Formats: sequence, structure tokens, C-alpha cells
Amino acid sequence: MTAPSRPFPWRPWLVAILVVGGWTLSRLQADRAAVMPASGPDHVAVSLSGTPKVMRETPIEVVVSDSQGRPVSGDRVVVRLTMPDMTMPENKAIARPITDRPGHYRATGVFTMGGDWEIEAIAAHDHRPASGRQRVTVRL
Ligand SMILES: [Cu+2]
Repeated sequence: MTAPSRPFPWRPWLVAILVVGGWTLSRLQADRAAVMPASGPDHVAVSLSGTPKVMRETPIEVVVSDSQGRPVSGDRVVVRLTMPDMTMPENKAIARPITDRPGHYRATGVFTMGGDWEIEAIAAHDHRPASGRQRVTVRL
């Protein structure tokens, strides 16, 4: 007499597949997180030299550094000029790297009217964007 044929034990196999699959998925996600450089929240400092005047080209200097204070070169840096108290047409400028000064960028902005402005510099590259702001009052 032959032993009664037992059905194939699916259940342990299913459990094993789910466990291995879940582990693989979590590994993939960990790898993806590792690809993003852990440069921390970068520091973006905005400064003006001198007092800006309406409708004059104004040099705006931006310094980008990482969480350890080291200069970050090779970023794409955009400067946005807005007025906190009103809606204005878009006013943007690209900040270009300053030769021989790592982490330093310079843009030329034009404040189109007198009043309180905010300068925001956004730096991005292979890290998540970081930004810095500076308020300034522009006189006629
Ligand atoms: Cu305005």
C-alpha cells in the first residue's frame, strides 16, 4: 500500500517568497537612499555690496557651503527677487561661479521699484535644493 499523497506544501513556500521579497524591496530602497549624497542641509548665504538703487544693476553675491562649512562649487544657483508685500512680475537671475573663489557665485539683479524686497538664492545640483534669503529695502 502506498502512502496517501499529500498535497504540495505551498504555504511555507509562500511565506518564504514573501519574506525574501520584502527583504529585497527594503534593500533596494536602502540603496536608493544611499545614492543621494548625504550633504545635509546646505548653507546658502546671500549678500549685497553697497546700497541697491531702483533700476540699477546690483551685484548679488551668494556663498554655498555644505553642512560642514565646506564650499560647494558646481551648483546651479538661481536668484529670485520678490516683494513680500505685493505680487510682482517674475524677476530671476542666474548666479555664475566666481573664478578662484570656491563656493562663491555672483548674479546681477535689478530691483524694479522702491520698497522692501526679498532676495532668495536657490542652489541645486546632485543634492536636494537649498536656499537662503536676505531682506533689503531699496530706495529711489
Ligand atoms: Cu513691487
